[in-house]
Amino acid sequence: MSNVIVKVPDLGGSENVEIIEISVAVGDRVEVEQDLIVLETDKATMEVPSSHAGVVTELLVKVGDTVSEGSDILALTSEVSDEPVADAAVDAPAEPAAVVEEPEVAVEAPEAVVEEPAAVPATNTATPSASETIELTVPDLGGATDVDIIELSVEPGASVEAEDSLLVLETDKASMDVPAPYAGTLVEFKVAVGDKVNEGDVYAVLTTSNSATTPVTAPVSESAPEPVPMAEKPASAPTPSKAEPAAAAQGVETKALESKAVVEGKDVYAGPSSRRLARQLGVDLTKVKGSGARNRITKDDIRAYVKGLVQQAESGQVAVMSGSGIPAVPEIDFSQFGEIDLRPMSKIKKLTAANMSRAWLNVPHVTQFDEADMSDLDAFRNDMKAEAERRGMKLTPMPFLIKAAALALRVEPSFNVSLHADGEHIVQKHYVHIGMAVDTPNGLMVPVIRDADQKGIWQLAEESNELAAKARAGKLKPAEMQGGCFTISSLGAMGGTGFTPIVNTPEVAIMGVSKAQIKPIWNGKEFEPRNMLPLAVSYDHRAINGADCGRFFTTLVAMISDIRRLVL
Ligand code: CAO
Repeated sequence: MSNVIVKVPDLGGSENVEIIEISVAVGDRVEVEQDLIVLETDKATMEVPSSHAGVVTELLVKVGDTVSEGSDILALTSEVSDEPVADAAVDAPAEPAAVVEEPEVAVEAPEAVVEEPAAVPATNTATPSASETIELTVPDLGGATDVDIIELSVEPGASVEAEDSLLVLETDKASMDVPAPYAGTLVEFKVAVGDKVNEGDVYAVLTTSNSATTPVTAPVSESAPEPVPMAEKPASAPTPSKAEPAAAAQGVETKALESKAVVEGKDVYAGPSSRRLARQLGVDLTKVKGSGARNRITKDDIRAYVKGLVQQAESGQVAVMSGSGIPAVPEIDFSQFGEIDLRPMSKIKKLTAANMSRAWLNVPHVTQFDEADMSDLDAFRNDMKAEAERRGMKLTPMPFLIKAAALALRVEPSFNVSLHADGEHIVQKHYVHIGMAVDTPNGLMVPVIRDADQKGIWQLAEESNELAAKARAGKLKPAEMQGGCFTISSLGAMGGTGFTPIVNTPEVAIMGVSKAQIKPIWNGKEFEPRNMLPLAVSYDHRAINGADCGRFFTTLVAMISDIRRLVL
């Protein structure tokens, strides 16, 4: 074991380069070649890998610091047996346990991204004076071989300007674009995405335009053009002159992970390793929100994105499961607006959320509204209150509504159905079980009163009281929440003039009850104060037609308005 200070390697001449990301923390165990920090110049981002395996004991830099070759990055306790990064051996001391290491940036930087005309020297080394059709060959890739093509940047037939990117290549460590050496028309590609290429491979055919004059990079000599590093050459960069050819090319040998210009052109900003991870996981980077500097997408962002998708899928969110293409709600960092804290959702709330999303997305909802005159019901209920107390129960409108709904389902059986999963059948039920939504500290629960059509008001009052109490105490058994045919959701005690409840699938209809109010109702001779109960029935329009609902609702309202009908 020895202590090692990992230092910034040769940055190809760049100095005071900003650290935009620190990929490890104190206590982390890092492997050889594992990324430690990400640097960014105004043209390129670079990931600096570790020269040793070991445990990080101290970070000597922070995000926003600027560093140059030789700056300390971090201290780690290294295992002697670890070798420094193979690629970096050039500048590394012979003894890997040395306190100071200077690995090269583990970047397989292309020496060139500009067409290097090995295959067609006559056309590529000389400036075309008139329109010519030339084969474009893969330039010097800095020693990298079998490099993946990850993108063809233009369509055959497209006009391109000199320096327009034609291809994007990617090695383990670097992505690089290959720009057109001349303006012209791209006749065809000789390669496809996924192909592997090497220096000198023909990848496209280009017909140069008459106006094509100077190739993207000025040649070092007449016969050997010197390419320019992609990462150091934004589209607007001046073309190096003959007198200064090496200046633009020098940095290539030691750096250039990724051109910001390339990434921005794809509307994402991510390093090669992030892009590689995204490809491995099949993640569309345009959908990932970057948390790094200037919204750079980190590997953690990709992992968080995938984790989010998996969690949504596991919680049954249909949008993800069915690939319905519903755009995700963008994630927002609410702490930017003020103080927040994160509280875990209860299991019931998560389940309700999944059930509601499923119902909302699957069921074509229609909601109809009506009012029932519950003046007589209320008068009767008040008359019975004393007896209810003697029976040890509370008599609210709820048991009357349950009874009325159960009988209306009997009268209008088109409401007492479910859609069969095969999409070919309707399941007609010959029993009537009514669900009752109960607001509990843990979330919404729906206990079910069985055979409600066959029970009297006292029994329904007793059962609804008991089930509501059990729900609030978290003591409902699964069987007590199953088998419902129709649900009643009452917000009557709380207020509101109406709401549109969501069908509690696999049921096909639900009734929302709002707060009764005394209203002036015309009785044919005069306005009379009546206690009017606002009701809403939402139904699944796949199973129920508006006319069915009209009949069902009229029956239901008639039963609530004249409770004598409940005993018929
Ligand atoms: N209009 C006016 N008053 C009403 C009313 C209405 N529609 N419904 C109930 N009330 C009155 C009751 O009569 C009672 O008053 P009294 O004691 O003076 O008689 C008072 O409001 C409280 O009733 P309650 O809420 O205790 O009892 P309930 O039987 O009406 O309701 C239950 C029981 C379990 C349905 C209810 O407590 C509940 O949890 N509701 C929430 C349902 C819910 O959250 N739905 C989800 C909506 S959308 O997701």
